[in-house]
Amino acid sequence: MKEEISVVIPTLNEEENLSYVLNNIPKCISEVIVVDGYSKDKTLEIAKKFNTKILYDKRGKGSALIKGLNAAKGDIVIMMDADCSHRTEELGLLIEGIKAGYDTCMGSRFIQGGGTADMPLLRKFGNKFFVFLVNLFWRMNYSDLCYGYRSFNRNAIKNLNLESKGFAIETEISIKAAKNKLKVLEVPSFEKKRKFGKGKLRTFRHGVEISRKIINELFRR
Ligand SMILES: Nc1nc2c(ncn2[C@@H]2O[C@H](COP(=O)(O)OP(=O)(O)OP(=O)(O)O)[C@@H](O)[C@H]2O)c(=O)[nH]1
Ligand SMILES: [Mg+2]
Repeated sequence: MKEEISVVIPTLNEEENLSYVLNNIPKCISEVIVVDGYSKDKTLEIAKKFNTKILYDKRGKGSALIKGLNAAKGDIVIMMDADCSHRTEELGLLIEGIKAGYDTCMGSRFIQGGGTADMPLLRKFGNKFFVFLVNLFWRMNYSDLCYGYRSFNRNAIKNLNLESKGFAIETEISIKAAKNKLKVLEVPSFEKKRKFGKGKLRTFRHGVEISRKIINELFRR
């Protein structure tokens, strides 16, 4: 049986980047869903030009991703950014991981073969600290956490009951994958610098958001 594959891309003012990403999506992808946070630039025009399915969400990156992941029709569902940080050449790794029987496949910048050109030192420390906490509390062996290049077996998504509206979404996925005993595979990924524009991640604000998510999940069943 040939699996259908969906790619979900959250966008907020990515007019300069999006066409590069969409141009490089391989033919084997059956559905591309752009979930836009009401961009004020030409992001939507570009998304329409490429015939993507367009959804709207004004509550944040996490909320947009949840909407896209739930709407995706593919057997395999991939989430990726619109800022050209994620290499489309690596899609095959994320796809094959699910085909091999894993529920979710997570790109990691910190295993052999991975790397990053888009992460200041402070964020590296923050990420390492959060990885340490999640591994300690949920007995996992993650090497990365706050990274949004991931794939799922669609059936595994429903059980996660995701709810993060903002930048804690990846942390929530990793914790809930552990809680639900999903079969998780990490694959190496190299994060490139965003091609144009400014990132929306704010180190301190979103660091606090991620800390709160970890604490909340710790005190939940
Ligand atoms: N729909 C929607 N998408 C968003 C929102 N914030 C960010 N995004 C998108 O989510 C993806 C990741 O956002 P970035 O701003 O690149 O965040 P990041 O990669 O963690 O941070 P940088 O390293 O600074 O780029 C991009 O495709 C953004 O356009 C939002 O509020 N709503
Ligand atoms: Mg980025």
